[in-house]
Amino acid sequence: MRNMRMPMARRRAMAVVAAVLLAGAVAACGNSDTGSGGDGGDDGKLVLGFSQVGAESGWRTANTNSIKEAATEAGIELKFDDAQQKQENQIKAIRNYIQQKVDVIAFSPVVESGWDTVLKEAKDAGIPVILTDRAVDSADKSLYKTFLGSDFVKEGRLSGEWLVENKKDATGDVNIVELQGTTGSAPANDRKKGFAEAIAADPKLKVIASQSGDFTRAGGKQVMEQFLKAHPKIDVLFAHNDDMGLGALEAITAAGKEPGKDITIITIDAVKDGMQALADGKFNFIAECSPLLGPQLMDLAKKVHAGEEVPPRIETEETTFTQEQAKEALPNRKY
Ligand code: GZL
Repeated sequence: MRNMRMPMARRRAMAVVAAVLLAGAVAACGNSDTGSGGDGGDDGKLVLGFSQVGAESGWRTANTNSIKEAATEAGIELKFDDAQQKQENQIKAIRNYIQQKVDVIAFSPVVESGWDTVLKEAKDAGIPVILTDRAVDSADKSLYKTFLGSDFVKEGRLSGEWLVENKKDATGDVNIVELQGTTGSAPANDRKKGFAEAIAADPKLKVIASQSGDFTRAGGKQVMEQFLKAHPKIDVLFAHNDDMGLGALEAITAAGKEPGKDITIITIDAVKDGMQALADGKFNFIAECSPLLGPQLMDLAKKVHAGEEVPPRIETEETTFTQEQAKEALPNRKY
């Protein structure tokens, strides 16, 4: 029987071809073009892409600091973008993170609506998304892994409940003006809702004007000036954050009225400048909203990257402050 064995040289050539083909197949499986998300930074670090609302308030500054410090502490490579309060900038940043194949994307949505398309792009790219601080109104809850932040309705409700208790003996109507946060944002929508539900308990309490000051001091001052010109009798200001309340202080003083006495002032956040105004008697009540989300965010990023289950919603611990409580708490405030 003729020797049917293949010549040695030919066998070697076939082995080389097989090895090359096998190596190519292995390389293709590891290619993240298959939508398997990121594969970590060059040094193996988890890469987190974060889109921040902007730098509109003391709360936002404290929130940004918390996120940056926590990323360093956690050994996470943070890619950070400031959207200057524009949704289109946040969408652009999220698309950049998808292109860069980061491991996890997190963001604080400046407004509640308009996120489904870009969140679907992240999902199709296999990159998990974490919402921090503010929520989105997407019906499809699979578009993000979890929400980490506050219960804004509760913050508004606590503010209203304090006012009901403190104005229960008032005679005649109590005229309230409201400085809303950024139009369309979850904190503005929910704080307004919670406050309105609470003050419905007392028909004397009437919101006579309500307008957005966009969470900034300048916005608060400008809108409060308009309120003061349009309404001779204002008894209460409810501001959705300290910064708008602090801006309003300038307008109230310029109008010859005493903040904290002629006009009762309720705000939300409890950043240092707001707590100082409360301790000084210019504000009357603050509902806290904690910006210190950094450490929890980093822990969640590691968990979702590892494919671990996380709760769909994680709420931060918060409290409220009166003038006396602010005096006691100020020395130990972290932000
Ligand atoms: C609330 C946050 C709000 C703060 C404002 O979690 O989104 O945005 O209350 C900030 O101070 O601008």
